[in-house]
Amino acid sequence: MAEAFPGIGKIQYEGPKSKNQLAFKHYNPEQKVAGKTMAEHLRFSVAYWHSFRNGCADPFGGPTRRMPWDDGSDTVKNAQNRVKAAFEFFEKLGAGFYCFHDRDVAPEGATLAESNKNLDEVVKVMSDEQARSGVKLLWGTACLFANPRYMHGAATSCNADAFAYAGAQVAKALEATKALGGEGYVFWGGREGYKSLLNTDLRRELANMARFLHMAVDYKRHIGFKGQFYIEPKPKEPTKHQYDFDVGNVHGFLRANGLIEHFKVNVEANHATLAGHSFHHEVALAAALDILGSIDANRGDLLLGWDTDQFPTDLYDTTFAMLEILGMGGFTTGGLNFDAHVARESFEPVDLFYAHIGGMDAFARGLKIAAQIKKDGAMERFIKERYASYDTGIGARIESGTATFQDLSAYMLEKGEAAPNASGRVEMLENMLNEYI
Ligand code: XUL
Ligand code: CO
Repeated sequence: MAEAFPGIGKIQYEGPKSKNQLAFKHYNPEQKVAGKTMAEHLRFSVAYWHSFRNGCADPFGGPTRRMPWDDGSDTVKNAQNRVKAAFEFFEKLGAGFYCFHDRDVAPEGATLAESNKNLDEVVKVMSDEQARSGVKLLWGTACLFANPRYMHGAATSCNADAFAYAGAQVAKALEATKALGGEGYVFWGGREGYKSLLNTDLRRELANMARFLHMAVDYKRHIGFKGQFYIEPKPKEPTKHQYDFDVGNVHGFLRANGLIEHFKVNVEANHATLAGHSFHHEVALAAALDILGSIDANRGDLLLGWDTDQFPTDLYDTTFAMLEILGMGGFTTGGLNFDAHVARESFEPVDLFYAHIGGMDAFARGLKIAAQIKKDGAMERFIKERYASYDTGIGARIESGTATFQDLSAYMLEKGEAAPNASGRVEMLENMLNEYI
């Protein structure tokens, strides 16, 4: 196959002074930051669906993207060629990982058996390309939302056959992910929710969703897949209400259904803002609940109410995320997956490079800034001191679980009034943060 991206070589680190838009200004894969290389910290991944399947059509117009390596046919041969173009891109970009849905990489056949066979044939090429390039699979997933059979949902469909098909599809996608040495597997319940409560048995759908995930856990054990399972929260779109609304909701669902030890979350920036949270909130909450697994790195638009999946460029966002990731000791199986697409008007192949380079540099800067903030320690010290009243006396008794309401009453009746509060110093902390950025 001819080169898919002729004239573009391996993207190099040229440093902050470089004016070359096809070079990294901050992401220097081998450079050590806080004890590890940037590549080890950041674990960048390319999303196959956006970068190689999304032509950037919108509800008002067709696809615009030029993808000369793709002949537009829905054949296995074209799918295999596309894999080669994708790996050329991963290598030239210097991303160590990629992610895919089963139906992104191989065409859906007329029957499940045919679809499985198509997938096997494409997975063979993916496996060869991984071995040749050293690029690894961050996570795999199954598309349980595009085919009309999933119009009512998959695990939460009112049609038991849709549930059964989804189970069979996930089983196959898990096998493919295992065969490719995937480090994880994502469940994003695109249509696991409802449009109208007038036709929905909420209790039954939630119970079926839990059953489905238990079956997945059993099958994972059955085939000996060792990767990490993730749930990716999103509050809505395409449904009016999605059950995996946000991190807090997913955590409660996992605990209530005996699934907590089997799953972590894959937090997506744009999904956080759709849920009415900041990206920082979702990442921080997942870290605090010990379920932060991986990140879908992108950005929404403050003025638009849908999943715009733009490439991340906001240094506050990347700094906050990296502070939490460093705080939990770094990723284990997870990484930063660019679940983002180029703008509809950025239709040339080279735009895919500009988009990813920008996202990688934004996170590299976030990493360097976060590492400096942690090294100086002043901001963390402030938080620690803010809670110092719990380190001794009545506070220590509260936190150790030995104080009762009777104790608190006796303590406060004796003391008469609470100790004076100290300032929260919000603006001072905001100013300190800006000094680092
Ligand atoms: C959809 C979304 C998905 C998941 C994988 O909003 O983020 O692409 O990341 O199914
Ligand atoms: Co995503």
